Amino acid sequence: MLYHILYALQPYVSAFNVFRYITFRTIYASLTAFLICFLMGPYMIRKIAKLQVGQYIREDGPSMHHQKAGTPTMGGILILLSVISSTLLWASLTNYYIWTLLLITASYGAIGFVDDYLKQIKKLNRGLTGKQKFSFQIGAAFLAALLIYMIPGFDTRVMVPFFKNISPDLGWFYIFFAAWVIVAASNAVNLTDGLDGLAIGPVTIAAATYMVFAYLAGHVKIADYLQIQYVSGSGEATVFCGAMVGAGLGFLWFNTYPAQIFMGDVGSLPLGAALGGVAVISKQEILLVLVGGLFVIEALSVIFQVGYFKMTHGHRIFRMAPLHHHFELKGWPEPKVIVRFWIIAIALALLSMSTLKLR
Ligand code: 57M
Repeated sequence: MLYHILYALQPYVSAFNVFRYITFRTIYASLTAFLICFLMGPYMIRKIAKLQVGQYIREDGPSMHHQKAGTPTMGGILILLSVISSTLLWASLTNYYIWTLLLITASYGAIGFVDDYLKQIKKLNRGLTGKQKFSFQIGAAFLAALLIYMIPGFDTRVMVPFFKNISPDLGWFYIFFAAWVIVAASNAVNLTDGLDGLAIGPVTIAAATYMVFAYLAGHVKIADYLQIQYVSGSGEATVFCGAMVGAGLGFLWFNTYPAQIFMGDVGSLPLGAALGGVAVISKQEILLVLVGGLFVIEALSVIFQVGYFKMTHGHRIFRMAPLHHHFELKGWPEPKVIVRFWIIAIALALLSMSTLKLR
């Protein structure tokens, strides 16, 4: 919004020329989102505690988690408010990708809110059924993927990291591929959100990485130089990623160990889906496997654990899945698991950036 109001005044106030720059608006989108989270956090924690929206801890979880019972949850509401309001304030509101990302964020936030509401407020332990949740996720992702596919000139080729000459054109099938990226990213982040700050840290790292990718993809000269796909207008997604980074750091202030608040599904589902959405828009879909490699590892640990458990009628690969619980049960203190997983997330983000040159 500020872009439209203040840049229009540029002929009268030359300093407002700065609002045309995506880099400037990304920095202030990030700072705005951080401040909203940082300033509203204590109020949010008090409000949720007063409403007794306390986390229910399942019996079969790691024993050290039982002390977490009652921790205020659904803090993701604050994250969404920060990301959406900061994006509306600093991004160009005539940009199609911005509205698609806001649609993804709001729709997945609504799915997570209903699930949390049923679980935490209505005390219906399971919340939405797996089928209900999955159906809503696929529906929202398919709509977003269709909107992106319908953008005139949107490139349906898929870049393969490290192989610049391999980029298969999926045509209309790209809609299903893009929807799958969004759904998979959402669920992988959801599974990872099982220790204090364990999800929000890597989400912030991944958002910072895609902040760069979106900027490069939207810059015709740099995209040409790097020989990556140029996506006209995708540069605005940089502002959205900046808001995610700021909101992530602001929420981490309160979610860091020992957490004063959990984000809930209302936070984990939209954050993962938004990362999937930015990966699609910046045409770095497959690279999300590397950028979000920690989420992939956590999801695969569950898939292998459940598969092996069923195949062997009760035997386990890990002490418990997802992987973070395995290390907890090995005796690693929670902060050690969290920070080591952050280190892996940072290393994977750096490796993914290197693919821009290793091609
Ligand atoms: C998402 N939710 C956390 C919190 C957070 C198939 C199976 C692997 C599914 C999986 C599952 O239920 N995942 C749901 C993970 C939960 O966190 C809440 O959920 C929101 C995110 N969606 O915002 O509101 C618990 O995680 C802890 N937590 C923190 N700090 C945080 O900042 O300590 C969360 C955020 C919270 C809190 O204890 O209650 C979760 O873990 O459920 N199920 C599991 O992950 C379970 N694993 C399991 O069943 N493994 C079996 C299967 C695979 C065969 C096995 O390995 O044998 C574990 N989770 C729980 N209990 N709660 C273990 C059992």
